Amino acid sequence: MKIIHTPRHLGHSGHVELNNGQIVPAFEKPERVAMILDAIGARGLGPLIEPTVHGLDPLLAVHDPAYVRFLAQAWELWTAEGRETPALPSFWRAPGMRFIEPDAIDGKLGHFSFDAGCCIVAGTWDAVQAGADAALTGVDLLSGGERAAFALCRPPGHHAHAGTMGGYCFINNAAVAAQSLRDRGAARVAILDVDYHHGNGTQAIFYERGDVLVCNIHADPRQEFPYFLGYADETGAGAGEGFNANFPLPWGTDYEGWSAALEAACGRVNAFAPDALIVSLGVDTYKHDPISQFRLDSPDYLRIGRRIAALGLPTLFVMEGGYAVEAIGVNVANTLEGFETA
Ligand code: SP5
Ligand code: ZN
Repeated sequence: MKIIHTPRHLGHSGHVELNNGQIVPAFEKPERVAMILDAIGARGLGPLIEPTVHGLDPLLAVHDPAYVRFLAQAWELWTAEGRETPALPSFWRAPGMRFIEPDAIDGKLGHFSFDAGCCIVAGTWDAVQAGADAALTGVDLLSGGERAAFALCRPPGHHAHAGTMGGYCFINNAAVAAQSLRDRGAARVAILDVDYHHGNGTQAIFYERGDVLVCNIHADPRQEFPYFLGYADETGAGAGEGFNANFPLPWGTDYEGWSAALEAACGRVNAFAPDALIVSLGVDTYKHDPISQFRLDSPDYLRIGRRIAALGLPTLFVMEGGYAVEAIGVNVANTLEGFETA
């Protein structure tokens, strides 16, 4: 399957995050992509292709204009105050405070974020746009009749809401791709999110819509980030009632427990009979992931790929999380190989 990649992701580097009460280099780092490319090459997967530029309109189809404007201007506004350090949000509102976009960049950073996981540096916005273009190029391939494609997006996207960044995510690449498929004539699109963390942004974007089914398999928000969304009783609202499915699982879940949830999620996808499937592919479910608590092992990803292939749908894989750099390549390549050899 074609793999869509550009070195422009390298602009998003040198950023930091808060972990265990300290500012540390972000776990979401450029080496992740290098390791995935190595494994894909060694496995003979591919070919690699460059994304084509799709502009801002497909991003604005799921994101708020003020938020996209903020992302485009943030680094310029931050550095205009004489700073060259990474821009990291650290002020947020509580319920009862005003929802007004401040003029000051430090206020904007809090207004448009829900954690300190989204650090902005000089090349962040270019990398983010390139990642969205990779997902949209994947949509082009599916629309052109390809059975599958892999958009090697970095930074990831599934935590980003219509107007909010968080969890390393700025633009929700999977949501942008799903909306683009709809706009190109797909009647129904399913999103299967297998990242360790709940895809809160993707859920929120489509929560009141019946044309995009969102299924999430993830660590229980009672125990794990993003903490404030991802419970099993979140089933959609309004026209979207019945079109959101969450499968929260406890810390320590191994492939046996995880694959039971996958089976249930695949049942939901089948029943929905979509025209296309988007897989939010995070491999932070891996047993040695440094920030996660599931116990999947590398061979398990071959089985995941095979099970997804058995859905028999045009499928776009979109890269999300996975922070065990030494194994991320093998785990992603196993998923894609499992899919292709099913
Ligand atoms: C795309 C994606 O996978 N984003 C994940 C963002 C997770 N950020 C918060 C992680 C909190 C981990 N807490 C670790 C505690 C270690 N003792
Ligand atoms: Zn994750």
